[in-house]
Amino acid sequence: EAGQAVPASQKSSWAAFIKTIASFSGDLSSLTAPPFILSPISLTEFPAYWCERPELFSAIADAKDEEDRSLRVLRWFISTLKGQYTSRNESMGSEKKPLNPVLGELFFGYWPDKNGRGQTDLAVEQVSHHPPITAYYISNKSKGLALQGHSAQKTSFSSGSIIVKQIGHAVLTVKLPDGGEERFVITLPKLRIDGIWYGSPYIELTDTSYIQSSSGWLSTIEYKGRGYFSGKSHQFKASVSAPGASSATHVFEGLWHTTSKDSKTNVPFTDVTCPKEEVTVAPIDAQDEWESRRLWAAVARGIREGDFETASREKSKIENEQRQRRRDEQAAGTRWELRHFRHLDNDPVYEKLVKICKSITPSTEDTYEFLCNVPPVGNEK
Ligand code: CLR
Repeated sequence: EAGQAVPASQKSSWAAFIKTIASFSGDLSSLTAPPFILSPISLTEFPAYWCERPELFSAIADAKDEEDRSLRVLRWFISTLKGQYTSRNESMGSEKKPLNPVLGELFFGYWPDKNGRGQTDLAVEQVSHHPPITAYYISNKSKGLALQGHSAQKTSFSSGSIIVKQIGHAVLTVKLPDGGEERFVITLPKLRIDGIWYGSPYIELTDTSYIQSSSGWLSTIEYKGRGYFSGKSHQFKASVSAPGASSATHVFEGLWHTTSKDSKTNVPFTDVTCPKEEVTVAPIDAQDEWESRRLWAAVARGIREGDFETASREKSKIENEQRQRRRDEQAAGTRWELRHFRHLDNDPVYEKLVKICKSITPSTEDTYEFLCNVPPVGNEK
């Protein structure tokens, strides 16, 4: 039945929302949606999903050679997908509409050192509001690992589903014992948001994404939903091939939200059935004014407590303040300055590595370079 998960009082507003998205393509984040579908969490928090299994990230540093490093990068990458794409369903019952970050919004956090894995730090900045673009930097200094990326989305509507093309990419840099560096360009899968009609949206991944290493090793990851390779949701098949080779050295298959294994040997590859580790952030009153949880505190409280009047009043306050800022900047002939990232029109690492893998498009992309100027979070350092 249509709208079966929608509270009775919000059915007509959900129907209106669906109508708007059906005739619309571009920036979904700015559309007004009924209260039941609102999440109290801003998109600037999402880059934390990259590191909720910090020991898999740090294990990349222990690889014995290039082949092993590509396998470890792939294992870490696949193991992030459950958090990235199913965690709102687990914590809130369905996919929800995140808070739309303001320009300059920040999110800082870390995962503490444990069992010699080293501390992992996260820095996020909303580097554009229209269209929304989020830049992030995740590093484990003691292991010589750094992930720099940015994320934007292009949405469209097709036979009842929202199709989300992810724009942007990430580059993982691994310092090698001999003083050199290996780099990995990571592209992002396409999303289909199903269940809209019923008011209980969830994500399925589709198409293909790639991890191209500067060593030449390439991982090609294909995503399928129910009714393709098997009757199950969230299926993937990853092929890992040696430099220049056209056939795969390793093939892994399984479900990205539970387990997978080596297709030839049946040796387990990924297992994300055990709990993940959430990022540690400073207490709200110790945070910078621009840090996400502090900035959105009143709105988030309203959403959590079902007080949507307060939530929407507080949200308007933030939005009006933003509009005024933009007007003031225009009048003064100044521009908003990013604090922790610098925009570059070209990403030379991306451009070099996508020449090795012709399937990766586009052939050129911009990037946001981290300025390494974030103060330590909390007092555990
Ligand atoms: C952001 C980057 C993360 C992975 C990720 C997961 C969920 C995506 C999100 C990204 C972008 C915004 C998104 C969200 C799911 C729903 C939401 C597409 C890609 C849209 C804006 C909200 C749609 C509203 C419906 C739920 C009704 O690494």
